[in-house]
Amino acid sequence: MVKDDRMTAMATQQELENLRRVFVTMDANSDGRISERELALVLANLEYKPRRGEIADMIWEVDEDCDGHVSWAEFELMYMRCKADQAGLEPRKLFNVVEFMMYDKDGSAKVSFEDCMEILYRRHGKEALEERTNAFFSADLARDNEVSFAEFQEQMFTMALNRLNARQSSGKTPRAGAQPRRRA
Ligand SMILES: [Ca+2]
Ligand SMILES: [Ca+2]
Ligand SMILES: [Ca+2]
Repeated sequence: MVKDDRMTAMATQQELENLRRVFVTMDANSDGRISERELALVLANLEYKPRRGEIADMIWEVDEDCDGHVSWAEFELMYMRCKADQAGLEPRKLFNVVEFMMYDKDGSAKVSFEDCMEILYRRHGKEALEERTNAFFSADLARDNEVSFAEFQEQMFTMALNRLNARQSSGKTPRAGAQPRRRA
């Protein structure tokens, strides 16, 4: 399978189905939108303890129609934006949760080799599979062959820092005053 760079920024049908699976999981009462309460349950399941106001923040960052909930349209838009975002300026709190849940196919709150193999194969192709798998499991600091959400977040944070450093050393610093996208 030849990897097409133009395709990596876009979601394939399978990726969309996986995204939909995560949305349906998060929407515990199946009313088509994710509430603060539902997101709190998801985070508790991932053993993540949000700071005061953090859950409201995660929703507010992507809540285009300001109804205090995340609809499927808002969820999908958030995912596409973050995938396409090279500069790292999009808010990524909810995205990181969603990415983790997409990897965690069996919903065990830990990502095993079996969980992430298919998604890494689809995204990076056969040739890069071993390298990408090793890179993914470099997050496994506890060495239990599973990646927890805390480990995953730590890795996302390091990657964001690396991107920033790479940009600075290449001289391509963001314009002065560039801030992550937030509504006033
Ligand atoms: Ca709901
Ligand atoms: Ca909304
Ligand atoms: Ca799992």
